[in-house]
Amino acid sequence: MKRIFLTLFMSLGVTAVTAQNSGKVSVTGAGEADPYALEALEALLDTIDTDGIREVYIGERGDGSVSAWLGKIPSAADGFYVAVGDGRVVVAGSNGRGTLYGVDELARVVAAHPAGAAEVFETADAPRIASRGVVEGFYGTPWSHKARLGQLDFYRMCRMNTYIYGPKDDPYHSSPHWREPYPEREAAQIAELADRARRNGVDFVWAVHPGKDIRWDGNDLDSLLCKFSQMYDLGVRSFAVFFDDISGDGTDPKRQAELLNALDRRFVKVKGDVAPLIMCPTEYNKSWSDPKKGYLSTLGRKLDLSVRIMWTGDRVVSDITEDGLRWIEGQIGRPAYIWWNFPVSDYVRDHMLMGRVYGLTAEGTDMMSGFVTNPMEHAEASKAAIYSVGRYCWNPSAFDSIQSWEEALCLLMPHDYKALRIFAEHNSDMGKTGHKYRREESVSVEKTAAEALEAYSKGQTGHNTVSLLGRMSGVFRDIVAAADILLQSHDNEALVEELRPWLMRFKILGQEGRVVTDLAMASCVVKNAGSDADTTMWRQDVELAEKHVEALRCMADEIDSTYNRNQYQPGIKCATKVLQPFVDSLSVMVFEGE
Ligand code: 14T
Repeated sequence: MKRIFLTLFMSLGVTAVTAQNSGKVSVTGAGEADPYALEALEALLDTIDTDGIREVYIGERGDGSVSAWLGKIPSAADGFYVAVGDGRVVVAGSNGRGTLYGVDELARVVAAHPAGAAEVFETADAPRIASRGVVEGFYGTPWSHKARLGQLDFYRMCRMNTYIYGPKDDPYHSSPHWREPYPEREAAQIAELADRARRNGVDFVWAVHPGKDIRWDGNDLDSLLCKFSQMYDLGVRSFAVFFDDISGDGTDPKRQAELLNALDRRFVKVKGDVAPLIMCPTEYNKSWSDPKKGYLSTLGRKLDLSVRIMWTGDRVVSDITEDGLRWIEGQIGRPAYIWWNFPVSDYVRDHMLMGRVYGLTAEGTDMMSGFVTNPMEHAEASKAAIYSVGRYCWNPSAFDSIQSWEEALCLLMPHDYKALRIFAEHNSDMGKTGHKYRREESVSVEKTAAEALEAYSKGQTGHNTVSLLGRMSGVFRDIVAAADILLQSHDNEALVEELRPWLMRFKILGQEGRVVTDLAMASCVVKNAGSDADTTMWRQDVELAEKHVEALRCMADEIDSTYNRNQYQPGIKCATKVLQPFVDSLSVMVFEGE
């Protein structure tokens, strides 16, 4: 049992005073506070020793229960004030979700302190970006129902409040069936997702992608109103309309704006409990927009100001910069709602993108109405980036890219975190693509790899070369270890299943790297003509090694042609930026060079 020992917070310092009161805890505000926050609080009180607590106050700004602490509650939505001390616990949110986050924060602090640790604390916090979350907006196999439920629980922990449902390959989201209601089974699942989202303080946003074959007649508006109503009946209270990746009639900004305004007038305003609409424009990034043609400015002028407009940045896949935010705000007359195309991998499906989140401006958050990340079709692996985006959105100026990456990997695999870190560090770049977006990869070995190759290619066989090669050999040894550990890990079964083919491929890269670097090292030692004993020890059967490498390459090809059979970028690629090229170059030199 965790125990909250209470201390008095004195101006001269913190003095621990164990509370004596062991009466029953009275909860003030139970009738007014957010029901899910209250539920979480009751669950917490059930698991801790409440001896030292006499009273608990919970509620939102405006509730009588927390009026004494009004000045302490942050003004921004989703903010909270939490205090423990003097026999009293206070959880006060700027809104219901803030209260929920406050209870979660209290639970975290309690869990972090071993029983008996003196504890008094007071904290207030609030997010900088109003809408924070994920857009399931990729092409490829949509997430499973089970994965989505798990995501929604995860978002609450990340203090993300938005999940936009828009998988391109759901035929009832896009063409051909966007006009039709979901079949019974899918409808039931959506109802369950909307409910799970609500319990987690997440807005479930249902998006429709009608632009491929929309006819701009009254019938299509009616179809949409009807579909929205059906989704409303399933519990959905937020909606989006996407006009990305279409051509032809659907791209007309005037008609798009008129449709959104009609949906706003005839649905959002009528229902009263539906969130402001979100739309994704056809020109959703700067490189595709032509200000002279006025697509964006037309939208900006015509669209009701309550409608939020999505934007991916200067390109389809790009960093988010202050200048870029200023530019788009100038076009659309409102802050942009950022759709960040990372770690989505639908354009490099043979890659796993597990690297850190960076390239997002720390300033200019008032120029964003929201920020959502578009993930990979691998739900569990995407959590690495999703967690960091959550941290970024909460407080961009305090965001620590490396720290949050490590925290995320730790959360994903508490025991085998080290092995996961090795995999992630070498599987983060997407390689050369039309999007021209690159991510760092293998940074900790980049320099050593380049120097080893250079020294060896120049025929230098001295101590320095051997030491560089020795370091690379160690890197490959650790890769084999990491791959084996992860393949056998029970730390996160869902993650291991998603990564499995990449782990198998990664292990072979490690083995190949080991053979090749060891051979290169041996050839240095032998050439240096050390003592006979040395030479004997280091001499290797080159022929055998060459056959081994050939065998490993066959195994790699087998993996590449067996798994991830999609029609776009089928197969499995690993460590393509530094390590695979290193092995390829070195093996050419070792086997053919001299
Ligand atoms: F709506 C957008 F903001 C957006 O990004 N749309 C798609 C998205 O569904 C996809 O996941 C993402 C990454 O591939 O890019 C957009 O899709 C594209 C982008 C292209 F440049 C599809 C084809 C392209 F040529």
